[in-house]
Amino acid sequence: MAKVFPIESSVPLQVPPTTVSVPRKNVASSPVLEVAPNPDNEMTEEERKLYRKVDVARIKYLRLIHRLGYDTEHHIAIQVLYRLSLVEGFRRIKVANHSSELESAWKKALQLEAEGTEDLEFSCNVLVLGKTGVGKSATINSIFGEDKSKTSAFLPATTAVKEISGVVGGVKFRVVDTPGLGTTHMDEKSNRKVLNSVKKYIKRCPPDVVLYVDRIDTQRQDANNLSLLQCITSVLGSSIWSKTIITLTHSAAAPPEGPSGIPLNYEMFVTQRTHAIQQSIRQATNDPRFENTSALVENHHLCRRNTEGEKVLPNGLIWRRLLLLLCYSVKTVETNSLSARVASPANLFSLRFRMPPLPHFLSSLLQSREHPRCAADQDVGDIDPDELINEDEEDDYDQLPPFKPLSKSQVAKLSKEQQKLYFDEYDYRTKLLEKKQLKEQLRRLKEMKIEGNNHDVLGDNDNPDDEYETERSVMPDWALPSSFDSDDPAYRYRCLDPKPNFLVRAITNPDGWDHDCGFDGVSLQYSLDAANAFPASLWVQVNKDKRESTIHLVSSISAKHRENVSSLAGFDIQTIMDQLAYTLRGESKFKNSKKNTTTGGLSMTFLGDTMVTGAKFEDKLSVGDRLTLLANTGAVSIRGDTAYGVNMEATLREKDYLMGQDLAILGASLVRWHKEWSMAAKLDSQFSMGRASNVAVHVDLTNKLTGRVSIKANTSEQLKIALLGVCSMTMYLWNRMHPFIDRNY
Ligand SMILES: Nc1nc2c(ncn2[C@@H]2O[C@H](COP(=O)(O)OP(=O)(O)OP(=O)(O)O)[C@@H](O)[C@H]2O)c(=O)[nH]1
Ligand SMILES: [Mg+2]
Repeated sequence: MAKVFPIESSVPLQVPPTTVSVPRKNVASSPVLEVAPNPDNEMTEEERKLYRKVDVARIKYLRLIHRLGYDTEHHIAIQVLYRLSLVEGFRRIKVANHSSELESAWKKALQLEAEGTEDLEFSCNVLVLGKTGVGKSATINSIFGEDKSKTSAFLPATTAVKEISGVVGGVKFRVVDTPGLGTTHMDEKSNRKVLNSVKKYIKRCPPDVVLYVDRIDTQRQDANNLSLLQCITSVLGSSIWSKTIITLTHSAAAPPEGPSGIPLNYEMFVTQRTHAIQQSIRQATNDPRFENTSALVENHHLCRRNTEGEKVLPNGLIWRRLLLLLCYSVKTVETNSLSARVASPANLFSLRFRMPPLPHFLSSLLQSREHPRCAADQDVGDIDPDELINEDEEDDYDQLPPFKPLSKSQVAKLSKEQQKLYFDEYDYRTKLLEKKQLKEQLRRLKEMKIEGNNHDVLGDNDNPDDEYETERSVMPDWALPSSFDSDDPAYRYRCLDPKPNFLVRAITNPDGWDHDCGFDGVSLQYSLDAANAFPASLWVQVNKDKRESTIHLVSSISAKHRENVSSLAGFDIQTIMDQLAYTLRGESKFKNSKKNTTTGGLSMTFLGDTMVTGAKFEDKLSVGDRLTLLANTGAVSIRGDTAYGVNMEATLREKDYLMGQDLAILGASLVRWHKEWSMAAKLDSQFSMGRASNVAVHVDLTNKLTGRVSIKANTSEQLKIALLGVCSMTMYLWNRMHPFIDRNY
């Protein structure tokens, strides 16, 4: 979930640079291939206007951040520039590489600044609100760098709504100072009076930014804030919160003591305080989407200063500059998102698209799905049981001469060559034994199938505890800690009465909140044969942490019509962008021949008040025993906007796949959306090396030249472990020496 200016942004860890560095080559985003040579021809007049507006806004913004001594690498600047590029949508891809676009805008901004073109034509209207005595007027004075508004330590100093204007760093500021608000019941009437006069004023002159000022060191009074915030919302409307910066004065104050008696860490203190106010705003507006950013302020004249005379907080932050940057950023994003097709301004800070991009739905539509099967209809992967059973029986396990496994000390006594021979023989026998067991299982399956057909109805079995059923029930359960701990997920989510078709597992997350084991969810798997003829499966996963909870449910039921046709109906629920998406899907599979299966399917997803429809077609072909080809194509559409996709995948298995696990999958996909093609290719491979090592390689690459390479190797041999260690060290050092390369990942 992306957020603009997340809370953390208010507390940069380092002092912002005082000199400007030229942005690096690969600023902010990955390079994008140039596709259309002259995109301007394809644009409508309206689009062109919008783009021109965004271009102007971007250059202005870059000039402003340059004046403040920041550059495009500042975390807030990155987010604002990203928001601007979202406004333009896909033009970036059409035009060229986004980074060079940004670079040229930056160059242009620097050039304009160097020429001394003073007038930026950028103004900032600020409304300052807050309780009495928290330092509203003092903050305004700090912004202007002079005492423009009266302050008082003992009496309410500001008695009427008052506009104060001036120029700060070439920007015209019009700041509205307001009388302080009260938090008791008796103050309600006077608060409304003040707020009504504010309302009258802002009708004439709407603010670009609202500073909600509070002291950082008055946590205990928070309970009273809620009614005040509700009062502000009811008079001024909840829309003002979308442009509000929580402004915390007295920020040089020492953090209070934590529960353990030791003073809190400063960053922790700021975060806690910010969270508390954010939470009150959410409660007051009844809108959980608000996540206002915060700015730290210290108005005291004795505040530490740097050599340039700027006030510096104990954590090194030059707070006034950051406050100005936040004001410019809020205004830039706010004014440009009004005309944009993306995110409503009410969600300014919590950039949460109500809708993920269409290719997201396309990829889930094109996923190839297995149809749930009746117990007796199961087979093992793509292997044909008949073939395996009828295979030459000569190398059968039973025909081998007797073999006695040696103990560790006996093996140690053998010569190297003998050891190798011994292990080869051992591996060969293990393989044959596994094969034998598998054949037996398949034979049993086949017998059951025949029996089932004879009885006509499946599972009409007098003896549910028959051998097959109990074998299938082997269910992985996680190791129980030796002492009972009700908080341990292994104890909390355990089936006391294990059922063959029911599996519950805790989902662990190493970064989770819940206790030390990092547990944050539970997954449940269930399968059944409805009415003995419609196999169904259900999979649910629920995750919950302090911030959010998600659910993912996939359920399917299938029916077999004739020997070679099977239909599937499915219902899914998934949390997407904080909303629940409901999907209904249906598909039919035709087995044209033993080697070829064709599938056609439709899907409908309901997300909020929109519906995404999709259709797909898939063909799966086995070539020989080892190669499977899968091709599928489909389209999804929402309100006339359509995305098309084609996927192709080849899977190559080793000869005795079920015994060994060597496998290679080569895939390519092509998606067309908004008149653009995007391509991706992937390679997945797993193979064993020697007796004790396994390697899994994953490579994916897109036409935007971004991608990922991952190599996982596990081994139980010490020499190889050492080698792996050396390899990872080398890669780490190589990455350190070539820092730009992994930015695209
Ligand atoms: N130490 C410290 N004192 C501050 C800070 N901000 C304001 N003050 C002091 O707090 C007192 C009140 O500040 P004002 O700016 O008058 O507060 P106000 O919110 O404008 O108050 P009203 O106008 O009455 O609503 C003054 O004595 C300020 O000097 C700060 O950041 N740190
Ligand atoms: Mg005041």
